[in-house]
Amino acid sequence: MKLYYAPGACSLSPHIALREAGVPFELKKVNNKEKTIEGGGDFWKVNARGYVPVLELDNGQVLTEGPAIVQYIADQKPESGLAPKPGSFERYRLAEWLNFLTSEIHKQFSPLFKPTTPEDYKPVAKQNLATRFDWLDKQLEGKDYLMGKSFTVADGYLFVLLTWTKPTQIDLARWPNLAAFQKRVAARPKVKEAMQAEGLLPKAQERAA
Ligand SMILES: N[C@@H](CCC(=O)N[C@@H](CS)C(=O)NCC(=O)O)C(=O)O
Repeated sequence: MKLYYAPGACSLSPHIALREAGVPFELKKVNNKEKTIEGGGDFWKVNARGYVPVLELDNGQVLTEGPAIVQYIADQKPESGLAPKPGSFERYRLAEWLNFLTSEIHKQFSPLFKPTTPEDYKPVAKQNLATRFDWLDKQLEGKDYLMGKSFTVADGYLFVLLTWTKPTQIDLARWPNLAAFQKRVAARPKVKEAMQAEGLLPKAQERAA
């Protein structure tokens, strides 16, 4: 499998899922501004919508849309527990979380990153996010992860979205359960590996300096 990604973008969510599942994959880095692929290639030809993530399967099939991709990855290794069994009620809970994250959180962040967004819309988007974070923080009260004790692909997705609070200057300290969740997920070895591979963590030498 090949994962087309841009460092720190929402493609980090399937990247984490691939590592947590322990399935072999190759990373293809996309320049999201130029729509080019590292090593050569036109990203528009991979995804005509021009966005990551894209998962290219060994049989040539191409899967897009983060929530679909992470479920596909989880189902390659059911024993990983990254998603409840297909058909179970819990699986619909996972779908509920993924849909909430994509429509209510992810897409509220998007205008904050777009250079064309009018400055006076940004506080509106931030307020929308704050309202959702107020609710989300309560959901995480007394829980390690969104679905309870075990980490699922929804947690990887939420973690990535929370990393975006830094560049958008949203102070997570206001939501202690979200802040604790972010730390908990950041400490997972496979999450660290994914972040390291995307160049999002300082290298060992720089850390020591
Ligand atoms: N609906 C898509 C949205 C993906 C998306 O927003 N990708 C962003 C990065 S987080 C992107 O590549 N944007 C570049 C662009 O739209 O030009 C999904 O859920 O996978």
